[in-house]
Amino acid sequence: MVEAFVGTWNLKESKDFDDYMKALGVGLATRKLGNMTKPTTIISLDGDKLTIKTTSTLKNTELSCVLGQEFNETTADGRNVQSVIIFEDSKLVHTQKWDSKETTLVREVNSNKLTLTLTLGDVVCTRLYEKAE
Ligand code: DKA
Repeated sequence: MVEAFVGTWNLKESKDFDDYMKALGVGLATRKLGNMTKPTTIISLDGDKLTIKTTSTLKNTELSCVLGQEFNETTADGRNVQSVIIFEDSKLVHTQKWDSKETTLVREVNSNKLTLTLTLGDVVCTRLYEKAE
């Protein structure tokens, strides 16, 4: 159920995020900040509208969409991408396309933990979020 994703999630652990940012083409200064920040992600659902807000000392982002419908998004690193989010196998699968490139952001919830897996080519980054009390 998509409802399992609703809540406030705080980053606790991150693996290979620097490699992922490098693969995106993010510059050194922004990568340093990106590696240091611990974002909070707030996921909400209003009817069929899903909203994902991410706040951090580096950048705040917000997207709203209907599952399965394409939308335009500006990412934290400034890419203008065409996105779609689907709910598949109990996961929220977010695909971003730009400049003939593609990345996926897959979110999976297990109890009070949310795992975000970021994939771009052969680079895979995992970020573990925990639900706020
Ligand atoms: C997250 O929500 C990471 C989402 C990836 C953002 C793209 C890279 C941003 C670089 C500052 O935990």
